[in-house]
Amino acid sequence: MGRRGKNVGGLGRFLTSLDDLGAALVAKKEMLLNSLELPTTSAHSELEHDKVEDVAQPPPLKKRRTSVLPASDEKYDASALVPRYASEEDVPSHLRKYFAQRYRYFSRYDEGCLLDEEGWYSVTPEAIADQIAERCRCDTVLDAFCGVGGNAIAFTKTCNRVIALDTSPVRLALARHNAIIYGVADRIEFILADYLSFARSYLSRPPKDRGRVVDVVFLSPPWGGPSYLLASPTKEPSKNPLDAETPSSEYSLSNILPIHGAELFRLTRQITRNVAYFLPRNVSLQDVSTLISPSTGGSTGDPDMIPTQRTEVEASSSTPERVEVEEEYLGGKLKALTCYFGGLVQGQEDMFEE
Ligand code: MGP
Repeated sequence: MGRRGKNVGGLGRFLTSLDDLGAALVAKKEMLLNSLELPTTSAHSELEHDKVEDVAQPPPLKKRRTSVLPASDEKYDASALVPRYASEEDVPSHLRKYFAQRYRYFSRYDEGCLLDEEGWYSVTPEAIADQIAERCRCDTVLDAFCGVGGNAIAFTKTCNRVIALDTSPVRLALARHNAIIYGVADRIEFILADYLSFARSYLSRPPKDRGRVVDVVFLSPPWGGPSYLLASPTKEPSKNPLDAETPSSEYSLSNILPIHGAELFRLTRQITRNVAYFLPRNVSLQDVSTLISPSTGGSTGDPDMIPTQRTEVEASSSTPERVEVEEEYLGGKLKALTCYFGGLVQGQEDMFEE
């Protein structure tokens, strides 16, 4: 484990010890002069003095760069804010399974990427973030809970403007730090803000005063911690061994933070119909389908409809509005779902500009 603060401390010690070395050499020179009882007037003495003087002068120190970021962005180096793990022994036991997947999260991890505790367990793996970014290709995307920046970095590959919000100054700093490592920080507008306040304030202004049109909102909110798979045990665990991959309990959108996931969606849909919602793999698809039902302010349809398949959920046969559910696998294992709404749904592209 190596906090950057500690490394800086290490450098401090290094410089101090060089100073000490210089002092020691000067002291040694004096000892030499004393113990040798050199004649003080001879050329020999001069020579001896010069020699010692040569040794006593440490070479001029070049300012050593310690940042993992390019010199122009050193001021954004967030290394002092969180521990930087280089090997497994350094990692607290509860984070080890995430550390083992570090290159999945950031393929450039070894170049200095940083994650805080929440980042370790909630960052979107890079391959999945790239896939989501491809689906969200647009002019301006808003990443409402950017965390340590995995999705925001991916969005720079497919969107002209990326607005990245987070309530945590530390996580926002980590996101910028990571984006600099990927060479894309100048493409992201980092905003320290609570998404709910941001959204309400944005919506309170008349459209012509909103400054910019947000084409797509990406929602990847906190799911309530790493124990989300146990969040709302509504079903008996399956006895079928083939179901080992299937979570035994459904996740209710009511567990989303900071507000009920349906409320969060409803607020967001007032900004744009084009929403990508990153959700647990055990999320209740019934909850997802009701997001576009009339009772929740979405399309008209039957709120009691129970979806029968995970790939596509229709709110109603009488309406064109559909939500598309993408299952995201890594290494053959289902990691999460992204639910696409509005013009992000294949076959519903005409809704994009509405
Ligand atoms: P996981 O199941 O907790 O971890 O999360 P792991 O080790 O990939 O799965 P395991 O079954 O092999 O143990 C899977 C993925 O869900 C993570 O990589 C994150 O991308 C995402 N994720 C997890 N959590 C707890 C959150 C969260 O709170 N919010 C968001 N937005 N994503 C999360």
